[in-house]
Amino acid sequence: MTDITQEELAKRAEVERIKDASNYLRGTLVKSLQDPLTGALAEYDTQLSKYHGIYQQDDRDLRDERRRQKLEPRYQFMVRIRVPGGVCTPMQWLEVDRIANTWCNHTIRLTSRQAFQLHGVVKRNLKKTIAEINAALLDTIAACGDVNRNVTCNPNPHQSRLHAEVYEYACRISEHLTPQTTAYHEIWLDEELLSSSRQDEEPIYGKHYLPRKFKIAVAIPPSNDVDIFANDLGFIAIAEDDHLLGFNITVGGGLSMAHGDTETYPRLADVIGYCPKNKTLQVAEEIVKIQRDNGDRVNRKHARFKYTIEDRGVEWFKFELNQRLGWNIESPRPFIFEHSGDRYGWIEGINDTWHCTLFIQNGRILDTEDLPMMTGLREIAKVHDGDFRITANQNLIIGQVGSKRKPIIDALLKKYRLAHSYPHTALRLNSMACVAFPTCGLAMAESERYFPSLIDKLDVIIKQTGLENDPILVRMTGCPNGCARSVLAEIGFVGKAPGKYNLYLGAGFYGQRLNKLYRENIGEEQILAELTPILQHYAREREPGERFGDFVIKAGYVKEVLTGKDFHS
Ligand code: SRM
Ligand code: SF4
Repeated sequence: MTDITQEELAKRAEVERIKDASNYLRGTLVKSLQDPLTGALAEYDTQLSKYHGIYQQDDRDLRDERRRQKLEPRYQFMVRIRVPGGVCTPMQWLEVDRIANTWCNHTIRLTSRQAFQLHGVVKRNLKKTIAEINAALLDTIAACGDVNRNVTCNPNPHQSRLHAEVYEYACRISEHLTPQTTAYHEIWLDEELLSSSRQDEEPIYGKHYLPRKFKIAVAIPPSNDVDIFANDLGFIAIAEDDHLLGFNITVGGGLSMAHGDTETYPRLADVIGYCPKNKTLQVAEEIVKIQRDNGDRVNRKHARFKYTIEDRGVEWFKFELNQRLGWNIESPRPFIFEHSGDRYGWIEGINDTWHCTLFIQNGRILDTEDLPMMTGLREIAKVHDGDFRITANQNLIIGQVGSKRKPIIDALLKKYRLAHSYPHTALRLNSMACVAFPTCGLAMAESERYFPSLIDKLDVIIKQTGLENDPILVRMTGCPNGCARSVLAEIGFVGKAPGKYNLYLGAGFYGQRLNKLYRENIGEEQILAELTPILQHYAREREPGERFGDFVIKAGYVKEVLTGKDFHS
């Protein structure tokens, strides 16, 4: 890590200069929060608030009307709560629920990276919200920004012993890479941590943090529900007799692209080697530092680690890593992934415990007349003494339920109709949509609010063709940033404009292959017209066990995507 000159800094992206001048992520956030004349933060601070887990948004449903009325946009904030590995206690659940119903829009959003998101916080309530989250022993630091984000880890309740050991590593990686600045505690928790004689230090990141966001996942084969190959850095658990030995290391995954811009593309991570478990933190730290020192800080569209790897090559990277480690990573160990979805319903664990996975459509927890889900989960949290586990597919596991308490939880699941949430088609159970409108400032088309109704229509075809029990990964995002990992779906929809989507086909069922553009800029009618014959064809002619994504390639609907650079070709 070297200091740079003002001349060099001037050539870098604007966000780099903001970081440089921010005094370790403080900026003028305190002043911005106190300004009563606007519901917004100063523009400069909107970049810095992300590192504190806070995004400034405005209600896009109201944008035009407010503009007509010459009012400022309806500013509000999204708060992302970091939950390493997705595991939280019933007390924490109750607190998140209370905060959501006190300061936010009465919903909780489970994210595709096992975190909580709360929407609709107004500026004057932001500080209280963050303070209450911290009082519940949760935090929002580094949930966003150019740092390592929430570390994901598959919940695997049926592999409880191994999971406990692997989960511990996910938490340790997360802690090791958490920014050290005391700005978060000063700004949000009024803690005077830094004596005037001491300077903040970021031993891993330095004052410019990383060139771009950085994501880490930990997977336990045979489940790839964290979609490990979509991550900048991944650790695949290698175990013997249910005990962890170490991890295969994956580098250079990332899914975002811009429509029609072939310089940007999704890329799946490469498996580069193996490290014993006691070296995990050292490996994670050195890999982050390689990206810190080599990532593109001029062009943010080219700043993710995937481009560093793609441009310089995996061999360069391995050499650089071994040099920095002072020892050589080993060859990768054999592993097999079989699926990337969740398994619903009750599963027996070890030590007389049970775990129940609930399908939460697109991760949105709220009460509706038909399904009082938020109330039901609150009532469960009041009597539950195990844990809650958010899955990377936006679903929820009620974990570690003792066999004596199982009938009580079961009765509550039935009372609040939560148990009814899993007799769906396998298509719906394997669906995922990003947030998009009305909160996401980058959305080009609806996603979460529209997708369930599209699935209703696809379900008709699925039932007609007898495919209701065949899992097919289907995902929608409102733009090509890919937050619900739509380019890893066997049927993927990526928003282009209101009501219009690009249709992608042919990703691998266990996250091992990207999909390919099949039709561009189509609306619902054409989506159904295009997919009906393909699903009929699949139902009629597939081989036993053949996955939809593999079939559409074999049948010639799309070409197989072998590398990220092939994605647009
Ligand atoms: Fe994401 C930005 C939501 C997972 C790639 N993502 C956003 C923002 C914050 C929009 C913004 O920058 O203003 C979205 C907030 C919407 C809202 O109103 O809540 C947003 N991303 C989400 C979540 C909530 C989607 C969901 O429906 O669950 C996920 C939160 C994860 C978490 O808890 O940390 C989420 N985002 C992802 C994933 C999937 C993953 O990581 O497994 C991806 C693709 C993988 C990747 O990173 O390559 C993803 N989000 C992006 C990008 C593109 C990054 C890039 O490389 O260019 C952006 C835009 C950006 O960073 O400039 C983005
Ligand atoms: Fe927003 Fe696009 Fe991410 Fe969807 S994919 S949440 S529209 S940034």
